[in-house]
Amino acid sequence: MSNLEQTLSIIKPDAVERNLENDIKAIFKKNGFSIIKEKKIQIEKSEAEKFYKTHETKPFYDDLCTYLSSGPILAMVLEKKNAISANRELMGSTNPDDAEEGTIRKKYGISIDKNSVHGSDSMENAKIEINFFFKD
Ligand code: IDP
Ligand code: MG
Repeated sequence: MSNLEQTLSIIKPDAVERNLENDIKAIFKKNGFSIIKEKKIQIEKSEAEKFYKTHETKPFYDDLCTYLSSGPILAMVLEKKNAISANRELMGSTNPDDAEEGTIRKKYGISIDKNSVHGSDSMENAKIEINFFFKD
């Protein structure tokens, strides 16, 4: 299947802290994603800075990196046909206030910074981000 893709998903600290891991994983499975790999970890701020390097010029970069490294996260490799765009759609808009009904961020997101999930935005970034968390 040529368009079977893998994407990186992260359940962010705000959602792990509220014990939403199983609920969110169930949503992925119900929507046809296979969870190929998963790893629960807490990363250093320096690692978050590397992960979010594309945002380094943004005014929210420092807070974003402090936040991602503030508590445990669940990193996952999700697989599905067109997984990258399918996951972006299922996550919903970056700002939960703008997220569509039925999306993860609409259901669980607290604010634009505590929006519960991350998902890769392109094939290129999916490869880089999967490799970031799952090097072997
Ligand atoms: P995405 O997570 O929907 O791909 P990006 O634009 O890549 O959104 O931003 C990465 C993360 O940075 C967002 O998920 C959000 O947590 C945070 N962020 C984005 N824009 C803002 C902002 O304007 N203020 C505060 N945090 C933001
Ligand atoms: Mg992004």
